Amino acid sequence: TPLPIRRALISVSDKTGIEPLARCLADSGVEILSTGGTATLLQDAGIDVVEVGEYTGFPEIMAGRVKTLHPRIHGGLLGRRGEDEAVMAEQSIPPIDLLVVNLYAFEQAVARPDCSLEAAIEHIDIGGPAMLRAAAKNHAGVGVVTAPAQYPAVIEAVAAQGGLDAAQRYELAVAAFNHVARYDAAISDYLSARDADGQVSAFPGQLNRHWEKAAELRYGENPHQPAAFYRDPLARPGSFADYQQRQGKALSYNNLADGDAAWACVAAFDAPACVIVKHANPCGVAVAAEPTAAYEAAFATDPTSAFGGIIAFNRPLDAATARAIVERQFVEVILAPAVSDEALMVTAAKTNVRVLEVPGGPVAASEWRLQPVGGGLLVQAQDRALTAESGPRCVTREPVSEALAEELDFVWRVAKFVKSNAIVYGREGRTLGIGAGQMSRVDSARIGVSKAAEAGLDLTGSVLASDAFFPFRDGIDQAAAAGVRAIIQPGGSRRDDEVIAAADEHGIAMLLTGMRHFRH
Ligand code: 93A
Repeated sequence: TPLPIRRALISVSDKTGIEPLARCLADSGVEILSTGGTATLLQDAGIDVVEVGEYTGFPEIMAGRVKTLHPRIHGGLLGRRGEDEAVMAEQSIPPIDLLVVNLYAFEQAVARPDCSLEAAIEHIDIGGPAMLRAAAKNHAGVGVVTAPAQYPAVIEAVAAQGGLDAAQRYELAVAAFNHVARYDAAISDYLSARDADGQVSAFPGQLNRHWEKAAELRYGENPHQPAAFYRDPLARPGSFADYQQRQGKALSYNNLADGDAAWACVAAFDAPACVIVKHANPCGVAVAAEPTAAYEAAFATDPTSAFGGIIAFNRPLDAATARAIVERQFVEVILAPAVSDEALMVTAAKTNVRVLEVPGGPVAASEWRLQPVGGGLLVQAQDRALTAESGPRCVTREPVSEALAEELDFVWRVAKFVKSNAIVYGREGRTLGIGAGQMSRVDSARIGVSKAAEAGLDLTGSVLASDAFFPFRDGIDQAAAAGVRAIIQPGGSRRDDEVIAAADEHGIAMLLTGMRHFRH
């Protein structure tokens, strides 16, 4: 049975939707208490409210730092119903049965690049969390509302049954503790990443980042592993986690993991690009004048592996490209910054195909890359840079023309997103053979060659990227035998001289980037 609401306290920073909620309460005969800005807004809307200062007999002081921190408020929220009535009557503390609070917008404030440490500190809400904790602790007798999205259900419950039932109060209390936990985590992360002068260190003394469950998944990497997807509430717009599903079956764990890999890779290109991913590795990448041509070239790299792949674009998906895909292959997921209605009409013929739109993307992942290890978490900056600041440097007798440098830049970008050891063969903005995830570099080089042969692609005149240096000359000899004419790699091996000599022997041009791109 729902508990009747006699008195409600409303104090909100985000004032969205507060007026209809307050009006519904007022119409049901609830006495409304409210703080400065909220009280003014409600009074201007013609709703009767009692100012908290008037209610406690103690004015708001210190520019609002102390407004609700009073026993008449906290006693009203915390008093045990059916137990504390005597002391409440003695101290003249009426019960407060409903609390509507959302906190000072700390996260938004610190997201602004010019936010000073002092400004951030002024956004730390004290009274709000205290009331939320009090009401949530006492959910046996009190309802606690923390988000505009909850208002409609509250309005409905008040209108239909005069109050909230126990299950609703419990659910709202959990949401309130989550609201406070996320808030405190944001403050703690912000402050522990800075010193007293506001100087930022890259990695805070502790990591509290609050993740929000975005989806229950059918299972994890394998059917016997339960799984869910959590979202970083501070993710940059256009990040993979912002995806909106336009059609298709529910996304699986592997769809999400591979979709993220494809999204990160396609974000590395400015020209229209297509990336096809299988088991977290690109199996075909191409840039072209328009998306259809990019898709066709990416597919041609390895049609066998592309079967059941994840296909990402950095341009809107049009009908022609959608048709080229669904007529040619079985595809699990198609990802693009936008999907035209015509394209959706094409994909609708294959109802299982998941079509995802990520507005504002592609944007590379958040600033950190996290990897759990037994009992801990490895945290590193994302691998954003491409080459050493001085840029790639030609070390061979054979020079590198501007056109060739562009071809090398393409395979180098792809290699960053291939699991180590990574070897990528390509030509004119398309991959021809990819060797991924081998324990020995020369094996990856060999696999790339046999992949190209399998797909009927000729490596004569191709270019090659290696994510890390060649430890021996054998990789260069093999590249020469395959027909490679130019190589891009970090350099830095003890045997660089031997490796460069081998390139000179074969008439191969070579750029050293001075930067390695392992990816595990
Ligand atoms: O400065 S506070 O920490 N001191 C308080 O006593 C207090 N009570 C409520 N901030 C306090 N609040 C917060 O004020 C609420 O959490 C809410 O975010 C905000 C609403 O203020 P107003 O109604 O003046 O816009």
